[in-house]
Amino acid sequence: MEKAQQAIMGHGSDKINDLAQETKEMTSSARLTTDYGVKQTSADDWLKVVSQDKQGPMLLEDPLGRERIHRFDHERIPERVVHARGSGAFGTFTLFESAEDVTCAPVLTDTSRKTPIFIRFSTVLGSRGSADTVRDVRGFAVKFYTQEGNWDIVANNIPVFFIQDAIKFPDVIHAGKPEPHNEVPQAQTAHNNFWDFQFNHTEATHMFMWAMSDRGIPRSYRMMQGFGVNTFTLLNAKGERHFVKFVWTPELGVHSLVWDEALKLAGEDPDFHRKDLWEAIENGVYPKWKFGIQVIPEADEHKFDFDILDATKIWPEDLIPVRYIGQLELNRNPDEFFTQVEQIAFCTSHIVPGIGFSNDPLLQGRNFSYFDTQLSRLGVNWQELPINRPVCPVMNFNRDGAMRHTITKGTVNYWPNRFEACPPASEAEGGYAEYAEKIIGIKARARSAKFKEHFNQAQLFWNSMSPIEKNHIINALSFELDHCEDPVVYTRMVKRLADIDLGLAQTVANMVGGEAPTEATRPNHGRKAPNLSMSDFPPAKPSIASRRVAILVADGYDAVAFNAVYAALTAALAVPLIIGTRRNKIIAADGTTHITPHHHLEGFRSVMVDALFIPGGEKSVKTLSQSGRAVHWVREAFGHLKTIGATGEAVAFVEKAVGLDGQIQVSSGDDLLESFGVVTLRATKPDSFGEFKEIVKG
Ligand code: HDD
Repeated sequence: MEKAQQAIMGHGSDKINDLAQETKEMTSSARLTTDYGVKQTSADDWLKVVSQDKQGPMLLEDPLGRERIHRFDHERIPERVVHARGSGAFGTFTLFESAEDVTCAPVLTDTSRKTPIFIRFSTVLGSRGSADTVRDVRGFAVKFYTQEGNWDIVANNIPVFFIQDAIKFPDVIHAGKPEPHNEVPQAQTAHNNFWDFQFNHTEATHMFMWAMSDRGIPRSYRMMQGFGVNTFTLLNAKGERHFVKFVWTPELGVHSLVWDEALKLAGEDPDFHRKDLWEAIENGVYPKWKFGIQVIPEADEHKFDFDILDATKIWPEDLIPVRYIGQLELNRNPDEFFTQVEQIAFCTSHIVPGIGFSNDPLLQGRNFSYFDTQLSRLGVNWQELPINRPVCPVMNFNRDGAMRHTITKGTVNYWPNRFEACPPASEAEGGYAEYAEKIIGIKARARSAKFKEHFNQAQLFWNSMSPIEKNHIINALSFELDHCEDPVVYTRMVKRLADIDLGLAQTVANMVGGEAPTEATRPNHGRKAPNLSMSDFPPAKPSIASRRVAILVADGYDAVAFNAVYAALTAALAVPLIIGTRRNKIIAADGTTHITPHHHLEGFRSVMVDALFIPGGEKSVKTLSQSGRAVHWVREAFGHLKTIGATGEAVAFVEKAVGLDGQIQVSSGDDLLESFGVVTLRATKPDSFGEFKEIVKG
């Protein structure tokens, strides 16, 4: 039995058991048939008229030939209109603390339960085949297969959104997607239309600051926070209602790539995030997130200087702390991408008793949109697809439509009926109870007063960034606006930045062109909030597990150092990758020991790993130091502030490659290099790699 499957046996596996009914395995004992079940004697030749020396015509009669082509012609379904590029996995939601004071939803009150989940991660703007590491918001959609029905939180890795009202969604997406005349650029916000939209919608200011921050280029799906963004409600057994936002935080801490890595990875390994998730789960290093709620009693709705139903605003954690009550864990890779990751379909409208909507105007529109888009993507019976069907009973009078599977017995298909078949459930039986909200107002195309303030939280976010994060935002804006050729776009955007911070506006103006503002358009209020900076989220338990470490070798490498590091990394569940001058055997200095590398220097690049180690060995190091590619490996890793370890002769090679030759006190006093995360040892002692591991963990 697979490792991952074993791990979830006995808990949270209801969905896996459910899917097992539909799962078939390809084995050598199975025989090739048509879709209608008839065994076939050939899979290679269309039925045709042949004679010994002459190829005759193909026969239309051949059912196998026609079936194969017909089926192939229709393999594609429409890609998602947004969030087309993604990947996902199965897992478990575990509740540690009951939230029964605020909700009666058993998934949030019954701590003995393990709820099966599926999570799909995605980028927003790119097509299905686009690269993983582009600058974009990441989707983080969670489906909870609860005993009371499916509950979907269709979340992102950024807590706010570009727009306040769902009617603007087609505009923001059209503006971000490739431009209509030439379908350029793919999976990029760095173009005129995107930034034209941002200028024309002051409400987008807060969100574009998040998108330009390091959150827009995550290191891994496993190292991102998740935010439900919209305001939902919780209803408890006493009938009291609270407003709620859902948030989850990764155990591994929140980390990003640097921009140069992201750009290179998009070409060198476009599936970087997809593979990272797959590899970690296969290796049994299951990603985990603390699951939390931010709760505001109904009576406090109007106590804040922002509207709590406005999706362009966070609920600052110093005002409304997160209460972490559970854990999301991913522990099983899908068996088949199309039927599971592509066909999974989420709806914000899918909620269970004890959870409700709010009047957030973005959420209300989303509740319409998701169901609608599944109709065109998957057809009317999309909820019958194995990955989408609930683990609890489903019975109702919805019928027919393309590809209906369920066979419902009985002579009536309406309610009420003379047999009283399938009556609605009472609340005591678990029927969904609507909260009797009193609503008074006038009918108008308008937003309430507090929705009109758009800059306070953009400033709050900027003020809360560390100096490095601020620098990265400046660089990101400078890159993006540099790709806008229309001066109207970049000069206006530079002015907009003065609504946030004068220094920011001036620095970006200097880079991208346009008149540098001399005065802030509005004073910076100077306030900060906790947990906006990524530096507020170090790993809960620093670990080297699942980190990729490249070990560079050539003939003549020091086998003692190599073996010590390889063994230490493997024992710590890290992923050591041997990178040789070739993929054929590499012979050690002793002339007999050898290893077969996973990759060669040209086939793999430093951006694909977290750290680098180079064992000594005179001949090996000489070969590496004469290889431009090997030198580039070291320089690039150093430039991306990756941990580099070296022993013996390799110490001098690293020093020279990174340009710090002669400036380093060797032995235990390698202070200068250590401050860059470089660990070197002149003499190899197999037990001295602890420090290297410690630095990689960070
Ligand atoms: Fe959306 C997909 C997240 C606003 C309409 N959205 C989609 C997915 C995520 C989000 C993660 C991918 C789901 C998957 O993996 O299958 N969307 C958000 C968040 C939003 C948001 C966090 C702001 C709070 N979305 C939003 C609005 C609308 C939509 C305002 C329309 C009114 N979103 C869609 C959609 C998609 C979608 C067109 C495309 C594919 C799908 O739904 O299933 O209906």
